[in-house]
Amino acid sequence: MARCPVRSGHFFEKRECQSMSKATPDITQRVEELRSVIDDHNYRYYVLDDPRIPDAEYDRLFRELQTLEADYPELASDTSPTRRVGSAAETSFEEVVHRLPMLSLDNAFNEDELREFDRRVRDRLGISEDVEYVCEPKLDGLAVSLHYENGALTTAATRGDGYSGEDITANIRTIPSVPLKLRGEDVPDLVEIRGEVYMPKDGFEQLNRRLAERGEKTFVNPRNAAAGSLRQKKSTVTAKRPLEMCAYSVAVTDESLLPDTQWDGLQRVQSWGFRINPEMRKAKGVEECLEAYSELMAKRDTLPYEIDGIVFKVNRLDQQNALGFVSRAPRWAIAHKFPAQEELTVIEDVEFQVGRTGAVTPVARLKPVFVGGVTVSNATLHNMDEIRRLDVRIGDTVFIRRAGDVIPQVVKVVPEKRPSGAREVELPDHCPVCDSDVIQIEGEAVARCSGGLFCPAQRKEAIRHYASRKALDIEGLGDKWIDIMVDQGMVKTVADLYHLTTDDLVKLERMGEKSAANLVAAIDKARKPVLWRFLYALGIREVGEATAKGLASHFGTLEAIAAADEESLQSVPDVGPIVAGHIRSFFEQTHNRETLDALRDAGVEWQEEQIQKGDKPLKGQTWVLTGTLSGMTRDEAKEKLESLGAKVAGSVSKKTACVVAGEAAGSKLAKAEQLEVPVLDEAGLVALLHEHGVDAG
Ligand code: JCF
Repeated sequence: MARCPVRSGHFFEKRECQSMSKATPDITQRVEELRSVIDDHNYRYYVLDDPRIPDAEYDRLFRELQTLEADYPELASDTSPTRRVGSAAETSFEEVVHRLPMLSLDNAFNEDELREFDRRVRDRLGISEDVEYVCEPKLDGLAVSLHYENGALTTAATRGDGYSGEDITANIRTIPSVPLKLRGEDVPDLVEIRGEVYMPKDGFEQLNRRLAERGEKTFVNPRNAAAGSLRQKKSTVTAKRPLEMCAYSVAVTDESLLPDTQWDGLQRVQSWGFRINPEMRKAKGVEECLEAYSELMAKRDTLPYEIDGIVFKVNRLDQQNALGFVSRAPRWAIAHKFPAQEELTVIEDVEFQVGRTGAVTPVARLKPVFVGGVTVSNATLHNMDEIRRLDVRIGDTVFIRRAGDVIPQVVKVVPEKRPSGAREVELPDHCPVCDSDVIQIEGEAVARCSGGLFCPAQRKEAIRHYASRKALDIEGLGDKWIDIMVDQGMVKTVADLYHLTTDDLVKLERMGEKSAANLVAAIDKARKPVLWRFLYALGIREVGEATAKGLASHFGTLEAIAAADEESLQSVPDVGPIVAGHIRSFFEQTHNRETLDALRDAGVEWQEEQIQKGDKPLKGQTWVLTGTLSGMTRDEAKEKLESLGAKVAGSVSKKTACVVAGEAAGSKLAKAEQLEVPVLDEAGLVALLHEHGVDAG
């Protein structure tokens, strides 16, 4: 048996001598106490987003309760927090007739339609002043209805056709943010809560990764994943799916038991133990609704879940009642939709591109389609495995998805729309750029051009990478010029850049004297890079910024890195056998050694780096930067913090050591305050950097 948690020590002793005996009042009391404490922690965690104990402590409490419940079966309770693991029995999804129909929402697709909605509301109410609305994100999930009797969850149903749905109680019970028992003293005997079950974006990504690893079918989007998870016959499967629920409405038999606005009603629902949307706000009049729309739209990509619009509801319930319903939608609510993040289009062709490392990547050429706010005409298909997984053919109609800044993805083929002439995609035998053989290594998804730096595509990419912002940051050396210079044979390797003269450059079409001089000056500025940047700029496979920094500070000179064997390379953090192998083979290739010699001859001097001995002051800490700094860019601040050993992450969690909040810091700062993570302002950051001898600009 695992070591007994200290807190429960004496219960274990009792159990050993009185095993399977009746629970004593002590034990009954402890079980009740544990349930209540765990419910409280769940509430803080899932509803308030404000956990108060470390996960390990929570786990100990939870295990103690599980052990006691196993030993004293007579204490079992359906509302115990341990009862969320689901059951392997198959559910049959019986029909449930909704006591009150589950309404849908009318949509407004633009500003005018929203203004008309507001005008209709005021006309019907016979008022000219501004109406107060509650605004909340419209979650992209599935509507559910939950019934509670005397505070305990009795049935949960899907929306179905609005009049009757399916009984999904067993599955709903596994969702941690759905209370099995309502909290508080003011719970009416009968309550119906409606809300949306959804899958947060990160949970969706993880689930799809897990499914793909097991060779199972992945889900197209978080909504389908949520739907698929709720439709599982075995609730043990649903229990493993990262679902959440957010409440948006409440009904009780006796309305006098509820506050008289939508807003206050939902606050009450929250106090009973439900998650309500933290972005919810009030708006007075349609102009403020439009503001709420723009603000939410700007935040859309940073929210941890997908939304497809914003819902506006008249706040006062007496006004809602006066407005009533038309057919199946309330007259007091409307959904103002955001641009869709998924659209259908046709794959007109599939071409292959060659990247810096020679990876031959299939790219779908699409019939242009407006999705996620931009017109998309290309989408990567990643590799041949992906093409097989999706079963994509040229001519197919596909779902294109573009959410946030993520590159557009082909997520699904519509098989019914496949034309008879649809062509299969074939990996070319020869590089489309240099005609060298394309090789596909067993067990690797990517195919590669074997031409190395003889391949102009790889040469161009190598130069592009060398000049990129995080590498040597050569301003003015854009893709267009690199293409021309390589195509005309002016530049074969990065070393050739340093020999370019203004006279050479002005010969290029549309290159003026001034741009030519600026470019020569920018290249000249890139003659004395710090070691890690230079190393990163070389474009060794899988040597990113962080690895380059690690190598530079461990070895101090390029010569030492070039001479290191695989074993000593692996003493650098994040360098495993594969990366070590890439580094070795880079330095073993003659043309790379020649390029390095040529760079040296061209006067490029990479700076030696201080070899880091002992621990850096911020080693092991994760920092987060947010808002605008006045004295440095965020990238500069990141670099400086990293030089002190910190990792810089994009989001705040309990594990964040410190948040640096610049001007106009937003949700990350709020999150830090909520989680009680220390916060530094810019002056504090500058002071800290000075203290550790880092130049703070
Ligand atoms: O988040 C949602 N998808 C959502 C759907 C939010 C709401 O407040 C809703 C809804 C569907 C119907 N309210 C109604 C009345």
